[in-house]
Amino acid sequence: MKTIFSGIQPSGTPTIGNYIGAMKQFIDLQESYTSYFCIVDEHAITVQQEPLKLRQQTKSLAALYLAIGLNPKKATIFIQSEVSAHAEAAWIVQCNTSLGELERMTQFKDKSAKDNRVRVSAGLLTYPPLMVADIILYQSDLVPVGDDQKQHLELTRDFVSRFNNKYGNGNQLLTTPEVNIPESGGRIMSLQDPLKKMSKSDENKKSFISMLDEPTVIRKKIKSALTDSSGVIEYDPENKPGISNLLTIYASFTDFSIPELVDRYQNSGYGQFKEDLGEAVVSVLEPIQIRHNELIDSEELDSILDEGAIKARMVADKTLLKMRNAIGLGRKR
Ligand code: AQP
Repeated sequence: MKTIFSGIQPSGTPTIGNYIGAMKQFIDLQESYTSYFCIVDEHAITVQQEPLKLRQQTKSLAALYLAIGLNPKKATIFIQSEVSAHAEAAWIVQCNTSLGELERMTQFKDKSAKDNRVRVSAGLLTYPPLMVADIILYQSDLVPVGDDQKQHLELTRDFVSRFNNKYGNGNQLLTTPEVNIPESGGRIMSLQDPLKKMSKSDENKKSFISMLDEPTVIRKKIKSALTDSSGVIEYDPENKPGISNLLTIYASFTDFSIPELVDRYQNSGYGQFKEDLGEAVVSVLEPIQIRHNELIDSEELDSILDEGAIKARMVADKTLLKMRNAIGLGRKR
């Protein structure tokens, strides 16, 4: 069976962007892959986090993984910082990655541009090698992510090829992963600025729908989403980015395709469309929220995470040892 790995940062509550772009794909994929789903808390600390809030968000994200339908009998669900091989392998990756490669990463350029240079952590620059480590430790064949992670996946593939060539003596020490981006919904846009990606850490809370937003808040945020003045429902991301984004969200939360939705709302205005979209989103998120709330402080959640960490460590440590041996660290084991 082939292997998948993916992770979400507990840098806030996941948005419907994280759900559509990544989490929703996990549910079907766990049926046909050996699956590792991680809460990447070490990635989250590349920007400042409050310790108590970070810990709470980490547990909440784990509860959300289960609430959307991930099955711990099929998938390994664990917290990144509880498997120390990630940080150790990331160091090896950093030492085999050039500064130039990291400085070219658009996510680094975007996130570092938002802050004063003295406050930008070195970890923000070396975030991609940690992500490379996450992926290679499980010898992952496929990585389901949103569109914004494409460049980091390219970096991973380049690293694997370089590492295998340099240290493999003809063997494929590490597996080259493929990226899996959904055909539609790989980049959900902000509700307030549809030219910008929806992000869980956006300061403007009206720009995203969090997976734990109350139904009234969800309906309100959709109602106030920025569209245009034409009132015509068409899918045209270039000229009508706001309504096109809402169409993508609608199609992702229902069984309707975008053309079916365009047809269905041909004679309606944005008001009716937004009202129905609000109901569609609420009807998916409400049961997830109920299950999340049952799990968040449960022993069940802790024991799933304990077991996940044990299973993940066994696989990750094996790959790490292979890497250490290949590059000559320590004594050969
Ligand atoms: N807007 C989006 N549309 C589709 N997919 C998205 N993803 C993120 N935003 C969108 C995908 O969600 C997964 C988890 O992302 P992450 O938490 O690792 O970090 P991120 O990509 O930086 O996501 P955010 O929401 O923008 O977080 P912050 O605000 O903390 O930086 C990834 O697969 C990502 O592609």
